[in-house]
Amino acid sequence: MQALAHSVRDRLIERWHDTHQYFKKKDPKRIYFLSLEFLMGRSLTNSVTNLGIQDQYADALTQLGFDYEVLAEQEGDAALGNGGLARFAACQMDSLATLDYPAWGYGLRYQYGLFRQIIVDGFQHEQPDFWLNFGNPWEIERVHVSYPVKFYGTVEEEVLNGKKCKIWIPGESVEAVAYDNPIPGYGTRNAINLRLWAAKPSDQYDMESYTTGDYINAIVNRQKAETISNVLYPDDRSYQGKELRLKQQYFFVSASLQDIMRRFKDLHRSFDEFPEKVALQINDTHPSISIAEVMRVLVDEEHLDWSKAWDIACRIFSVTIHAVQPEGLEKIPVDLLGSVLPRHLEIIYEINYRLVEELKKSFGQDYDKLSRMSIIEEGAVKSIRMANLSLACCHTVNGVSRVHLETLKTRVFKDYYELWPQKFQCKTNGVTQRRWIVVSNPSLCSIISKWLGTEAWIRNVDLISGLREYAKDPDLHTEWKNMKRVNKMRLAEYIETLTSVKVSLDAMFNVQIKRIHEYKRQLLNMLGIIHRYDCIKNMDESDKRRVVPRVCIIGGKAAPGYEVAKKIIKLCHAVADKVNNDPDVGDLLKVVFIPDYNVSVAELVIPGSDLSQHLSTAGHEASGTGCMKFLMNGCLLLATADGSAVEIAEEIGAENMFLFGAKVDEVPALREKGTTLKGSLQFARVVRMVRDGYFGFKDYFKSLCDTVEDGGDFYLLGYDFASYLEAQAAADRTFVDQEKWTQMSILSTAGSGKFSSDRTIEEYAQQSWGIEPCKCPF
Ligand code: H53
Repeated sequence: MQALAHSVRDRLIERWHDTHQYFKKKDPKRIYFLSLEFLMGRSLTNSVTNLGIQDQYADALTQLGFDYEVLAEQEGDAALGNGGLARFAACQMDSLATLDYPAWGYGLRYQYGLFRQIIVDGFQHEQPDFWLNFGNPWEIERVHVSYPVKFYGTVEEEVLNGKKCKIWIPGESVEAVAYDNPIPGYGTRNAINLRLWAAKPSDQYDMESYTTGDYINAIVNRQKAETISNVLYPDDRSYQGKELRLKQQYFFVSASLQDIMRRFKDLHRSFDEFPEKVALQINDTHPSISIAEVMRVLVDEEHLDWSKAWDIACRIFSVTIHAVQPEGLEKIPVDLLGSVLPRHLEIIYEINYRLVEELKKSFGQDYDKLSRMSIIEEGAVKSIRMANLSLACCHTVNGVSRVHLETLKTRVFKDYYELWPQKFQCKTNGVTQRRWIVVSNPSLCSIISKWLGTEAWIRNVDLISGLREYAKDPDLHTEWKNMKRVNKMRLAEYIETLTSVKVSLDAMFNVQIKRIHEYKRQLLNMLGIIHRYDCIKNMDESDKRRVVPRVCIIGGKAAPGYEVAKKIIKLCHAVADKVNNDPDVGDLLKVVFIPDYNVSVAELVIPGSDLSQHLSTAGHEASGTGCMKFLMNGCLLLATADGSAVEIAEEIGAENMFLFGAKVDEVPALREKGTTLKGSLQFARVVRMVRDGYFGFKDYFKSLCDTVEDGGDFYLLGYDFASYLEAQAAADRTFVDQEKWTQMSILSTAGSGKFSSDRTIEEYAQQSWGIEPCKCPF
């Protein structure tokens, strides 16, 4: 595997090198994509596919007595991210490369990626993912590309050419060393760079300690520096103002900006041209400190006037917000920021002062509004609102689906939207068909190419709609069903190896794989399964014959400190234990929890699924990208009208999916009803079964049951339960009619074109970044 990877890497490096020479020669405007997380998954299969050398490699390996697929399976995932946001960043890199955009990704090279989930007696345990144990053949260490990143210290005033200026005297310096990861495009020679920074001790400050004789402490401090890039935070929604996290953010932002500015200065003398050559994309609010850093460099180091520097900053930055709730937006306590980055705090205060002065011109003395819009949040813990810093500066604020943008405009950033409506744009997420069809479902890939008579859809996915014409063709149906069966067989073998549960290929494979969150409502899924089980238990043999057999597959990680989510995982296992061993049920129902869900598990599970579930309470899922992967793979969707599912319904027709539940605009009123809102009797019954210990662990599950009863049902499981069961029943009825099901499946794939990240990237390039393709000649 290592040898194979190094051989492929040689091909990659040639292209990556040529692409960068070409970019250097042409000097186009470049997009720099800053993200604290990238969930790349495996590289081998993706690289070999994008380079177009799979057949040659497979043949060569056969001659050497190896099997390409077996070797490919050996590769571990690069899991430098938590979930949707991070995987979306990875899809965007693939599209940027394929569409020949002059792009760079910048992030952190964590030594420990997302934890590995192991299940012991049905409980989640976390194990460290030391993914670099055997080295990473895909990266190139650039020992000579390194920058010092400073922290702490004080700010002093100095007079320079008769003008007062501030200078930051830092107290600590850490070296950022570049590790380059080539990202090949498909059907092009272009390969772009994902540059990840690792922290290494800097020699600068140590000398003093050595000479004062504090040898041991000097060494210990050197080692401490490396901890900055040690570990990825495993919780993707709540940030508790931790010093290490702030240091991680500033570390990668500072190194990236030094790199970007060095590249710019190699060819340009004046920062006036900076916005013509540089676009900076902030992926969620995590890299927002880059705004203060650009201001610091331009004002303190390049000695530009404040207003000139601010004008430049406002022209280069755009941001994408992924959160739906204001609580999901990062805040940093003022005391913490002031201690770690004292000069940046001053700069943020200055930005805020000028912002509030400007706001007063529009809103007068409306202090409530001013305080909501301020970058500084007063309160028990005075904090910096990183989202407001981004809103104040960025020329574009992107939402990730139409529903999400509406939420941003009408709730989360209402005041800002009223002031600057032109900044707000919708860029519905997408996923790359290269990984999610070509690599993970080669049989489907061949079918699509055969029926369209071309492989051009792999670069131009709009062509995939051409399948609609054949949606009723019996020959296509036969091929389609065979493809699905082979994929199900592969998945069934995987399930049996992992869990010892044998599943029937005739059953409907019904899947929910994603991070475990209350709003994603895996609990609703479980309660639905319990209801189904309960019904089967109460049936006579003739009724049982009419039941559509189901394999219910669930997978996902819970953040280590998220108790409710961990209880949901335990409930999955407790129900699985009972159901899978009940002779009354047999093949009619099986429940399987797939441990350690990650990108490569998704690549196996998605092509083998019949039905996928996207159950978020309406208004809570910003977009969702899992649903797009299932859609591409011809898997039917059972979903609430939330996030991108609304747009999917428009593309494929609502009649080709199973929609249910309260709508976004109904949710607030339903919540108001609070305790008066009772779930159905069926709902009460299944919750009672859990409460009464039917699946064991009575005391442990009590608090879980409390979350959905006694008026505390914030995510409206009780309210949506009846329509959820109805949607499930509709799926059963359709599954019995295999011709209809297959037709809907084909129409799903045919309607998935809009949800390619290629479309998303084109929109970003044209509407936000103002960049043009720069195609390296072959
Ligand atoms: O970002 C995805 C969306 C998804 C949303 C997710 C996300 C995270 O993964 C982490 C934090 C956060 O605020 C949002 O939940 O709906 O598809 C990519 O945009």
